[in-house]
Amino acid sequence: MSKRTALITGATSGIGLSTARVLAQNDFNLIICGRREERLRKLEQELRGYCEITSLSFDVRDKASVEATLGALPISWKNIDVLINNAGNAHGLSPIDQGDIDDWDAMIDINVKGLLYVSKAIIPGMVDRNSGHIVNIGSIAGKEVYPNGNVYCASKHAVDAINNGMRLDLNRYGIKVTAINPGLVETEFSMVRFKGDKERADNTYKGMIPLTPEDIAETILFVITRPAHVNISDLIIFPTDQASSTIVNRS
Ligand code: NDP
Ligand code: 8X3
Repeated sequence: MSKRTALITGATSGIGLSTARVLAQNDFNLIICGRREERLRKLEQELRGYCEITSLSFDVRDKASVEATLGALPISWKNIDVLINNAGNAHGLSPIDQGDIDDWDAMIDINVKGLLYVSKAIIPGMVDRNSGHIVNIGSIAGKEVYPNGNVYCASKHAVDAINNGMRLDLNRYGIKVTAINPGLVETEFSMVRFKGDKERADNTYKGMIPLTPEDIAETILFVITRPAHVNISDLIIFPTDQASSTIVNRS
């Protein structure tokens, strides 16, 4: 059987980067995306021995750029079997009365609107072919709201709703839709959230064992390699040390 093609947003770091590595070694060709071109080029070189790979650099917030870049994919890359909507981050962790409006814009624009722009560009091909799989990376923050998480939680609740809406609307085309909702995963996520404050970022995982990005990548591989009649629709994955957004067993 020929290899399937997966497009991964946010492949320059964390969960997306690990997913690219795992899929490359498990019979997928890859379109890797992100803003940091140098990292994309390096990853392309690293994985070229395992699969066909190409990279696209764009900001998911930029609607025109998303449309132009994905619209210009050569015919050989047009058939995207698996879309992994992973690009996203938290920006800030503040009570709602002290939140920064630019942080709110970033989270809504990237986590929600960016996911929609990319999906809008890819879904028509899946509909035409009556097949495909969309994996949306949500979060436990899309299932619960925690103190100071306000707008990030809102953005991930939106991803949860969009995931469910996609599954309903694309059902008639045989397109699978899955949400993967992790708890604490150690990536660049907390460095971004705390704007480079390493101490605050490190404290997020202090005294507990977080998930690794590989844990999520392996889960994504499992989900997208089930038989054609099986769709895993919605998963929450916690580290063993975590029971909810606010209950974490720290030594
Ligand atoms: P990282 O910060 O390590 O990776 C984020 C990725 O998103 C990077 O590759 C980054 O690429 C990309 N990205 C961010 N903003 C944009 C943008 N405007 N345009 C294009 N790409 C962008 O974090 P994670 O790997 O942890 O996060 C991946 C996903 O997992 C996110 O959706 C996050 O919300 C979710 N998640 C993370 C958890 C965690 O604890 N880490 C838990 C639950 C969910 P670049 O900067 O090169 O553009
Ligand atoms: C990332 C996990 O708990 O920081 O989505 O929101 S959390």
